[in-house]
Amino acid sequence: MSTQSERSSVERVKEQSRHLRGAILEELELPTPNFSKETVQILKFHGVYQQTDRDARKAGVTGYGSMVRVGIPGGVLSPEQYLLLDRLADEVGDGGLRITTRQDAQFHRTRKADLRYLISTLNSNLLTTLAACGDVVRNTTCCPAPHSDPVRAELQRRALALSRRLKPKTRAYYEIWMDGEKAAAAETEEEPLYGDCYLPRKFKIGFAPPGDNCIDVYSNDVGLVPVCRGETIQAYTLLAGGGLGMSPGAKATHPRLADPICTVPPELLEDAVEACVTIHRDYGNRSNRKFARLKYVLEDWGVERFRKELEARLGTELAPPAKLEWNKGADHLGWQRQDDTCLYLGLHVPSGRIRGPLRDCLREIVSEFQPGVRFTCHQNVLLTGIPADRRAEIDNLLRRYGASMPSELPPVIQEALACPALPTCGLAITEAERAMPDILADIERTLREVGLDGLPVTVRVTGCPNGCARPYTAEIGIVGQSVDMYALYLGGSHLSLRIGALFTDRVRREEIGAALRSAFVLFRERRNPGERFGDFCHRVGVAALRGAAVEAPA
Ligand code: SRM
Ligand code: SF4
Repeated sequence: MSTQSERSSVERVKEQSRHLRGAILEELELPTPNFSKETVQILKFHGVYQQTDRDARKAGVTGYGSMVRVGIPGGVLSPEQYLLLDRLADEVGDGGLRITTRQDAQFHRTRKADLRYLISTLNSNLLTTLAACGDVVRNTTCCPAPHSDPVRAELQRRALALSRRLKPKTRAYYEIWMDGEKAAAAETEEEPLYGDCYLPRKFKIGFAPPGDNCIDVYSNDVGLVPVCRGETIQAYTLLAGGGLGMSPGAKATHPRLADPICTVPPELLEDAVEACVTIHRDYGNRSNRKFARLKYVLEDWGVERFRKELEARLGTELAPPAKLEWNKGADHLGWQRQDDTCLYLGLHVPSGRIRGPLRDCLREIVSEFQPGVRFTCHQNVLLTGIPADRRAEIDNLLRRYGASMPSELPPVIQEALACPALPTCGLAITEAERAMPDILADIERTLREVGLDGLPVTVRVTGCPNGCARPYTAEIGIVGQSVDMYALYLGGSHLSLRIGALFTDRVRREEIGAALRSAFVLFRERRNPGERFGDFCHRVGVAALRGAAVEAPA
């Protein structure tokens, strides 16, 4: 553990915040459009990120606004909650909602003066922004497919229960956003799990059903996969130490997949996950935030020592991890059977941005048919519990609004992800979401030109190396490196089981298709029957792919 004198400045801010109060309440009363530097740090724990519009800043205007993230365990919303988010997007957002890669919803460009109304309204409808950001356990993800099998239903239940158990216990959130008054007991309040300094960094947990890796389970600090006999969960395989962030300028930082650690009996699941959180709390690096994630503890210790520490904290021995097998990584799109009477519909939402005609269409469907709504880790939406005999009415509505059924989209678009990047993200180096239509059109064109039209391939784009759209596990990862320059990673898998290798680190946006052409041609010539592009790139290696680029076949 680092000593107090070595601690980073953020550690001091957290410690002095009196359990996440800081000066938020006082600064909310000031007429200024922005918060102070320290308050901005504490606001993150309340799900609020102060941002400036970087387009406006270029034009000389500092347009302050906040991104507000609503934590949605397993992505599950009632129709009423969805319609509330939709309404608030007009009232206090930028007229749109954004589904995140962890099943949350984001409002963008919310004014300081509107924060209290937004957060208190969400709370009155059983939605919270508490711990959606900050050095705490973030939103717990879970495969959202609503199939009637009891395993998936149990995973959803577990995700919700864990999420509740691991929330900070401070009353600060309610005082600030609901009461607007200081509680007298603030100084004596306990934060039993987190302590006064919370975690060294964010902590992410995800549940994946056997065989289905739609949530990218290996990219979490803790991943959980049930071991089943028939439809009964016998235990959980616990994975730990995943994380995809790389910090520009800190060479030793890198993406890492979680390691299988042990098998945990169902009755110990929540205690085991909480024990992993406390290991991070006690041993995570509190002096250098770039190395503060649990993945660096795992790397330092190795699996054996981590498992022993976990066993010591639980006071029991744990069995070795079960072997995991995966056969699906894609999202749950299109019409699917939910149970004997109902269907669900997975709709593609480009980069998770619900706006324009798609937003109007979703509002009408949700108002009229009252389906359950679930957000996915692929930034898409599932509408659940639709009586089979009403399918045609929904198809008609979709057609009326010009919304595409996923099967009408090229595979490269169906599975693509992009992070928000410019203009809202303060860390963005390049465009991502806004450039996505052009990047995908370029890749599609190149595929067509080399005779691979319609090839399923996962493409994920981010505006910096932090990896918010999980580019490193994709078959093609495109990562903003320097002004208008991208790095390309190849050889990740469509099941998100591998990290791709760096193919090149200096490609202009307009040249991405051209840079991939030789790898596509080599794939066309040398792939094994049924082999996916990512698996092929992994098998032949980047040296061969680069060699092919030098020979540059037409
Ligand atoms: Fe992220 C920081 C957006 C998922 C790794 N992420 C940010 C911030 C808050 C920028 C900032 O710190 O100023 C971005 C806000 C941009 C904006 O305008 O909205 C941001 N991250 C997102 C979202 C919205 C991207 C999206 O396309 O949906 C995702 C919100 C998820 C959620 O609901 O909680 C999002 N971020 C991820 C993921 C993917 C995942 O968790 O499955 C990762 C990689 C996995 C991981 O955590 O390692 C990720 N975000 C980061 C990092 C690098 C962390 C690290 O360990 O180095 C940062 C930078 C940081 O924390 O300092 C970051
Ligand atoms: Fe911002 Fe980088 Fe995350 Fe994209 S990957 S949202 S640019 S921090």
